[in-house]
Amino acid sequence: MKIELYHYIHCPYCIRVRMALGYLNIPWNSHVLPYSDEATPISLTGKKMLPILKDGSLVMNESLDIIKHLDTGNKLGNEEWRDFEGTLDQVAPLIYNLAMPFWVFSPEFDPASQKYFLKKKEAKRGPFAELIKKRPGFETELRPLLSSLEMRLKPFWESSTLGIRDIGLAAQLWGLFSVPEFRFSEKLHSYLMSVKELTQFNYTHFHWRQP
Ligand SMILES: N[C@@H](CCC(=O)N[C@@H](CS)C(=O)NCC(=O)O)C(=O)O
Repeated sequence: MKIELYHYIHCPYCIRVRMALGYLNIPWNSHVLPYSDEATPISLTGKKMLPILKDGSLVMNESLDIIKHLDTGNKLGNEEWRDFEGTLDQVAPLIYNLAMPFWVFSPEFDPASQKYFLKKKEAKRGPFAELIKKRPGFETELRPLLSSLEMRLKPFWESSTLGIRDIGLAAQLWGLFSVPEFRFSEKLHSYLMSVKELTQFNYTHFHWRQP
């Protein structure tokens, strides 16, 4: 039976799972949910949180648990994650502040989902119009953090081969591709392109299907 993945296009946790599925060459069916759809995720797992994986009768939340379940041969070195969430947490809020105002107007969001996302995220981060105004400051803060992450790439995270931490990092950094004129350093850009190739990842694939 084919794996079913319920996901949002922009969501870094969902991107982790898409990248892992591609890296592991596992065929899967895509269900991109509108952000305002509460009923579908709640009927599957009891909470409105994606990604959700359905594998036969097994239904799972939590990107890392999902990847461990899929990676039966531990090709991604899943135990190496350890406290990597802490490393990502240094850059994640800045990436969200920069990317969210653009994600919400991407083709993924229908009007109801835009309204839902804006209400939820503006309550936490403040008006998106303000985030846009503060963009130069967020970028200035982000640059040295990206440089320090970059120093750990050899060419993958502390390794010559791709692992679970690369999936986490690339999925988080991917959000910056939605920010107009944002430029990665040459090293980070080529790192992201290598991860993209190895994981057969195509961010916009589900945006551009013909109706
Ligand atoms: N720890 C979870 C986090 C997943 C998560 O936070 N998903 C967000 C999207 S990025 C979500 O579903 N949010 C729904 C909402 O806030 O309405 C994982 O690793 O899968």
